[in-house]
Amino acid sequence: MAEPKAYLADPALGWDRLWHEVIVDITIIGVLFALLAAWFIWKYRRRPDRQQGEPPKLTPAAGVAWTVIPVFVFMADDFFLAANGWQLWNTYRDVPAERMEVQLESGMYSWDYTYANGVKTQNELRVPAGKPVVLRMTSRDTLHSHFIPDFRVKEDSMPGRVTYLWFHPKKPGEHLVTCAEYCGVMHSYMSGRIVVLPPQEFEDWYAAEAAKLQPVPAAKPAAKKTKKSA
Ligand SMILES: [Cu+2]
Repeated sequence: MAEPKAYLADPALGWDRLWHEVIVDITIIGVLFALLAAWFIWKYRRRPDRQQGEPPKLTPAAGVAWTVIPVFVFMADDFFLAANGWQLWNTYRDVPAERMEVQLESGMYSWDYTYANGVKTQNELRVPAGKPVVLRMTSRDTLHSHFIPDFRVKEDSMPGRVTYLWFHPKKPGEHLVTCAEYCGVMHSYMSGRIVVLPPQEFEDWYAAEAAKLQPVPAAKPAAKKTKKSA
C-alpha cells in the first residue's frame, strides 16, 4: 500500500498545497503570455514602408491543430488541479476515526454547540489540541455557513438536514469562526471562535461544565431538627 500523504490527512495542508499550485501555475502562464505578447508587439510592429501583411495560409488540419493543441497545453494545469482537488475533496469527506463529535445548531445569529456530554456553548467552541473535531450541523431557521478560515474549512448548515465539517487543531490557540452565507441583516456580526486548549486543560473544563449539569441533589431533611415521634 502506498504511504498515506500528509496533505491528504489534513484538509488545511491539502488546500494550502493546491492553492500554492494555483499561484505557481498562474504566475508561469502570466509570464509566458506577457513575453509572448511583447514579442508579437515587436515582431509585428508598424512598418510604414511595408504596410501590406502576408498572412500565412494554413491548411484546415493545421488550423485545427493550432487551436486544439495549445488549448490542451494551457489547460493541462486545469486538469491537474481539478483532479487533485477532486481527490482531496473525496479524502476530506472521510472523517478520521479518532475524533471528537460536536453538534452545531446555527440560527439568526449565533452558533450553538452541544457536546456529547450535554454541555452547551454559544459562539465559542473549546476543543483539545491534537484531535480531529467533527461538527454535525443543522440550522433552526435559514442557511448559514460555518467558516473557519485558519483551518480552511467551510460548510453550509441548513434546516432539515445534517451536514458535517471537520478540522484538526494541532496546537493551543484561538481561531475565528464566521458566517459565510448571507443569512439576514445581522449576518456580518455572526462570528465566533474556536478555542484550542491543551488536552488536560480541556478535560478539566469539560468535566467541570458537565458537573454543573448534574441536577442539584434534593436537600436532605434535617434529621436532628425533627421532633421525635413518641
Ligand atoms: Cu449566518
